Amino acid sequence: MSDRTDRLLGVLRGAKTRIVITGHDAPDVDSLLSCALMQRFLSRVGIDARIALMTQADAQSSRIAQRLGVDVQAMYGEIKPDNSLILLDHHRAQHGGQVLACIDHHPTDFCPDYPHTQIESAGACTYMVLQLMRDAGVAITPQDEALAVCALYLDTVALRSTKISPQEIAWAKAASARLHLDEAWLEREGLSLADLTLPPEELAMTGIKEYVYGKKRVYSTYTQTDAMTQSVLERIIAHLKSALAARGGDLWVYLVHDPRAMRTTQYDILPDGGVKETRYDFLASRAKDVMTRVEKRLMEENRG
Ligand SMILES: [Mn+2]
Repeated sequence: MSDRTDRLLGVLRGAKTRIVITGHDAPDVDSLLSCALMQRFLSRVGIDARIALMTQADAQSSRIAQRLGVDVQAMYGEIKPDNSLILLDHHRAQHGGQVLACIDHHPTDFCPDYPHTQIESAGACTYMVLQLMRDAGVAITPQDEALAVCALYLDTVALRSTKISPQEIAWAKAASARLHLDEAWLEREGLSLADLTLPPEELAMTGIKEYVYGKKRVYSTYTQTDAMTQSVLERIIAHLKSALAARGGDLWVYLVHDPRAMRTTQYDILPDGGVKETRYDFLASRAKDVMTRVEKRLMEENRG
């Protein structure tokens, strides 16, 4: 076992209160599966932990997790102020509790200082947990590996995002073949092209995340499509302007990912109604390419 895994387990064994595993709000597939896999890992090393998610996963994420044998309904629960928390797939606690450890793949220049902090670039947080299991030498079942494969496809636009490494792509493809997973299904779910006939208010809110950078509060959503039109885009942006005002945020970062053209467009929506457009000539990762830059800029504004 590496020093790092040893330290993580040492920190958890020293917990004075109930250990609770949690993912970020509006849990996506990677958040659900990384929590499930972390709980399995800990149970195999004799550490008892419960999962608590305080907000509902969307229909697609729940459906995918259920298909992989993960009981999503059992994951909802309360986080109490005295719980010892393990944060998965995010690194700033959203509901109180005492953070003991965090395992995350959202890069930041402003790393939190928990007893155990592991923030790395990786295609999926679930894959980081699988590596911890390998490192600890615990038994790994085909179903555990399937969770990591699926999270990689779903969190990286079917292995296309810049945040996934060539090694992870190679592993995901090989493991999916070895485990006889339905690759066409993984591909389709990973691309998850939006249905543009849905109401713009609904399209506007996919993948919502809230970020707190010092005193600034930022919201972000995205749409995956190869068929965005000017009129749909205008209606989405109009909706986001009022959503930003209603929530009193400082910025709304809305992304349009076109996985077929391999391009992303970023719209920064400001409280004064201004919209700034940035184009990427590649499929940008929200965590790696977009939010790291937004965070840096806003942290500088905080200081200034
Ligand atoms: Mn993730």
